[in-house]
Amino acid sequence: MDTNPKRANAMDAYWMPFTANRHFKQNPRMIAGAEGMYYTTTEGKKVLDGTAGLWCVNAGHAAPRITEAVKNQMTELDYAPAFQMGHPKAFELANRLAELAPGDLNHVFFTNSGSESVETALKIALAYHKARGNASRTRLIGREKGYHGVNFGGIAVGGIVNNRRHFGSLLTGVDHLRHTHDLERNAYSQGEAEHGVELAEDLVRLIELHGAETIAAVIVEPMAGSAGVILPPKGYLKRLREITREHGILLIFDEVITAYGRLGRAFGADYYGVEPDMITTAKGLTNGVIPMGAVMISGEIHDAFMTGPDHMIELFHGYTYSGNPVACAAALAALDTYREEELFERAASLEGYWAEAMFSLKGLPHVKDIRCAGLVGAVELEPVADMPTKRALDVYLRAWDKGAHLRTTGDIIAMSPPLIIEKQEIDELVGILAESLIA
Ligand code: PXG
Repeated sequence: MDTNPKRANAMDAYWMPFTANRHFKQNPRMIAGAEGMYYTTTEGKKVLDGTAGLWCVNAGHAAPRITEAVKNQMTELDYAPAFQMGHPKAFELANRLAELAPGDLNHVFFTNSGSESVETALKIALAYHKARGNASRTRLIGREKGYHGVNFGGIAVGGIVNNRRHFGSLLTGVDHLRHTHDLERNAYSQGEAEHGVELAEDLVRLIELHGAETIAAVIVEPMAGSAGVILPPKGYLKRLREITREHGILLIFDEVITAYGRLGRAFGADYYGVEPDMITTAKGLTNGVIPMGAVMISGEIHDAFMTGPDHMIELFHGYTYSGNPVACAAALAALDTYREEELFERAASLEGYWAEAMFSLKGLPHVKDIRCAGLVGAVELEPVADMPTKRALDVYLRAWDKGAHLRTTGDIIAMSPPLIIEKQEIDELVGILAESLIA
């Protein structure tokens, strides 16, 4: 490893995110280019992208309309102040998203990432109750194994232990539902998990413990991605919706992974047929090319803020880059691409083929569960004794050598290819995974 920081290609200066830095820098995997379904490494090797980047490049790499829109926007309007100032594309994008979002989620707040979308939704939930005179509703409820980004609100409501345990006492007034991962009862479920609807009653337990009048919101991923593709039990999300509605608690779906076609519908809310009060998104919004997030908010929540004198700011929240013009141009072009290439429908039509390919891995060494939804698939492996994560990491590295990029989380392999994937590329991807599981 070259550690001299004075040399441009030295590797020491860059402290890489969520990376085993020392291991990576001894065996770097460097990407030089990407197009469609494939990366090209700095050594000129082609690698099939089995994960749409980090679950974000839904239209495939270098989608021409998006590239063009970004180039044009850079010369037309590079930046406009986000506060007390507007530009047409931000309004156009908000309208497009409001149209796409389910039910009356008709208002959009722009952020720059999934983590910021989560912080925004949690803050809006608290401020909404305060605006309505329910200032005692300050408690936030997440779920074990939930991933809601890496900022303080998100790790407080999140339930991935390593993302929390190193960072002090986080937010106060947070509690967690039990997770729904249950291999004993649900291994190899197809579609939603068969068992576990009763876990939604955990919310009733927390309401009885804390009092509904102290709870502002519940935030869950409709399908938990980062924890290793944990499918909601049948009827679970509907029951959470009923309980939250009954008790005046807001329901937030964190759809940073599931929005924009990943499950074959615009949103996970559509896929599972449950309508929350807010939806947090990012990733596929711009196809990953420019950082951007968006929170979809119900008319009822929005309108609760629109009181008081007109000249007063209604919500004391926002980012320098909220609705950045180049990000808006990228997002509009991404939405055009999704629509014109019918990528959400495409994902839906491939769901069965994808699941069949994934389930063909049943019976291979160390495989103990397979889970699929839309164009997401995961294989859970038996860990190596006393060496958690090693089994999946070894499979991942073998697959990389064979020309496919996968993701691992714990001893789970997760895949989420771009929605442009062809059937023979599904065969190639799952074939490489099969070979990598065997040796
Ligand atoms: N919420 C959810 C549900 C997410 O999946 C975030 C929030 C945070 O988004 P940002 O844009 O701040 O990273 C995420 C991000 C993986 C993986 O492979 C998942 C994410 C990010 C990187 C890797 O599991 N999810």
